[in-house]
Amino acid sequence: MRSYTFSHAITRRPSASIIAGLRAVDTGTPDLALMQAHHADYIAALRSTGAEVVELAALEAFPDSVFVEDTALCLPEGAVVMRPGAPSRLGEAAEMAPHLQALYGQVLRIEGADSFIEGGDILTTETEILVGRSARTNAAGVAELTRLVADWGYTVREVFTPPGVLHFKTDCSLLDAETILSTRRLAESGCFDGYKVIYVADGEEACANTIRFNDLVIMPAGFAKTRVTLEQAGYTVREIGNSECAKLDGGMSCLSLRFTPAR
Ligand code: CIR
Repeated sequence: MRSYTFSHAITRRPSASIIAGLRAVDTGTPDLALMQAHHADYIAALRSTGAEVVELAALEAFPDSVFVEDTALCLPEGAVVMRPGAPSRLGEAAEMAPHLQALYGQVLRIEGADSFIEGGDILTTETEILVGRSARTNAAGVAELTRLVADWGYTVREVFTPPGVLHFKTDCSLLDAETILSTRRLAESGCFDGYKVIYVADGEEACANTIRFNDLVIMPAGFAKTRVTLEQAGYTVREIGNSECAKLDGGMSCLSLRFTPAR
């Protein structure tokens, strides 16, 4: 199952500049030491599934660079380097490109001057790639990605991230080939018709950004009702502290690029 079985992940250590990271609402300054501890737990969880996890050095010039997911889309056939819509994050994509080049035969790039797209808006399922337009991802970015991945046989479906929500995957996650974890506000748009949807518990919307990584569902700590729902549905759940990344609107998917490169 190429959409949730992975041999590799790339992560980047949080930098001291994380205190200047972007956020929609200021709920306090992230504590670097605590974030580093959570980050180490996250990497250990990925590694516990047998995956090879690359840990890149912190980039002080880019406060949000711990959120590597936004810099690329990784598919078995190749990687596509994104063009983040947040001006302070544009340079992060170029920093990631050589690391993808080292692992992949083919690395493509979103290049259009008017094209903007961030990995957090992309949900790859077993059968299609959903891309949510958002404040960070525009129609030109979606169109350019659609053209690039068509050569590898992928279909892109443009959907919409709810207003006020940072990324499409802030509100949903893939659990398996048929199943999506979602908030009600997102699923009610009809974007998951044809999939089985498990809803996060009311009041626990902040745990919709979870990842299926090999045999684990890795979710932010502290969302007991949704955890029980996932366990009752048969998933093996691992909780990771996310209090500091949450202050910057980040969650479990944002912290890694997950892939199996076909060499
Ligand atoms: C940002 O606003 O870009 C960062 N503070 C958070 C990015 C989270 N990334 C993600 O959801 N993929």
